[in-house]
Amino acid sequence: MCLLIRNGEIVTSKDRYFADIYIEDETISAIGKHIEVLPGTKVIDATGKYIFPGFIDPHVHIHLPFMGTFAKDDYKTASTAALVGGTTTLIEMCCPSRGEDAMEGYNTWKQKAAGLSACDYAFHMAVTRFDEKTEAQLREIVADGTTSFKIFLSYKNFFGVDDGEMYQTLKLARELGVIVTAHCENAELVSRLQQELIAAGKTGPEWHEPSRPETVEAEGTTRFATFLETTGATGYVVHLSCAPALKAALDAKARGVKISVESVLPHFLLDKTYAGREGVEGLKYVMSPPLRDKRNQATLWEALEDGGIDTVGTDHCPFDLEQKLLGKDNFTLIPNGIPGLEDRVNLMYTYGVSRGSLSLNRFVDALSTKAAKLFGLYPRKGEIAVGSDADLVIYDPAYRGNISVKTQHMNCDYSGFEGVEIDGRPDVVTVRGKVQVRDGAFVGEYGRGELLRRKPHVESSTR
Ligand code: DUC
Ligand code: ZN
Ligand code: ZN
Ligand code: ZN
Repeated sequence: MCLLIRNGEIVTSKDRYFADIYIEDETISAIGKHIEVLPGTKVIDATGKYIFPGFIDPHVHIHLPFMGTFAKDDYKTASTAALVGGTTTLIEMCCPSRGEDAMEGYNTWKQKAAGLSACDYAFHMAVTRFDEKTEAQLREIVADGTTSFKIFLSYKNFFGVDDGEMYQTLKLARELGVIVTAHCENAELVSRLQQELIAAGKTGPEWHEPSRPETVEAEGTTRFATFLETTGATGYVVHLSCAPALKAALDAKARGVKISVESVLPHFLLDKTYAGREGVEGLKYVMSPPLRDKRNQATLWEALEDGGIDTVGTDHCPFDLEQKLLGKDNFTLIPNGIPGLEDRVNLMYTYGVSRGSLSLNRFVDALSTKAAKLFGLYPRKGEIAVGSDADLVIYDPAYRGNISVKTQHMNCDYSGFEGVEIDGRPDVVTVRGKVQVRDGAFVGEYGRGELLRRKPHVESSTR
């Protein structure tokens, strides 16, 4: 099958130009002006549209047993949402709990995706315990092509590792050339502050943020950086939410620590006042690290443009209102998470590129290319070049619409962005040369998505 995309404006992390793209089977085979149409070639006219490399969401939860319940998506709903929203590759956190066998967990997560995903996917393997058996299993998992780890400094007794285990994980990662992603919050401080607030009768969702203040995240980030510095391992801070944590990461980077920074969609657009809304409204906005004081948003946007923040993910984690209500009388029992997989590209485009000051190239870099480079997918993914996978987003910047639970594909009965305007959307999305979205609607095939096996590959941030 051959496909020709004509008359679009190609935008990559570095360039911007008009050219046609010729696709043979799964990859891009030519880029140029006025490519000849051979018989049997399907033609897509992209006049007035941007052509972006398929977007990559480096931080997604799909199968997630957490806080006594399960996140709501499966690979069918999640990959549909991803593609309609322009994301052609997602990296899911494979998160067996501390009590679970790592290899059994890894196989469970793989089975949930196999034969069902409409987009390509990979895993970050959570290390939630470190012992001899786990270490041997981690070596096998890396050999299987899952070449990034995840650690939690919070969620003590469930996902969390202690400092000794963090040290051992980083040493192994260094040896294997694996990048370690980390949720950076001080577990002990969170637990003490939660207990004190609840004992004082401060039980509503507006107390979630004060139970995990900015200092707690800054401490976690500083400690992670210190351990990276000591071991020489390469790290990636996930879902960074506030200025003090950013400073901790950038100070470390400035002294040569191999550390990169991700922030996630909710932190750019929402703030802690949302969790203070009445009734169930407030519960929707509980995630960790929590939504912050609004003053942090300017810092995040500025760091995104200048590269201090490397990537934008979502921490997509859908819980229905019924599940959120489990914590209506005690904020520590509210399942943490906000859905966003479908909305990341459109919202970052709208409030970054269209109405803000995010350059188009940095937008592509932060939402696609940089993640491909950090996680061993480049130049197969994250690039528009001859030989790269034909994962393309033909984006219509003239589209106008609003986000709503009524039209979303994510399996969640609310949207944290209900009613919010968007200035553009993907018109056509291809996954390895196959059209999976047309006219903004999913027309794809489930099972088309592949587990991406990655080489050990570590690239430190370029800042
Ligand atoms: N934070 C969330 O909000 N949800 C999932 C896990 C996490 O760290
Ligand atoms: Zn996390
Ligand atoms: Zn997460
Ligand atoms: Zn169309």
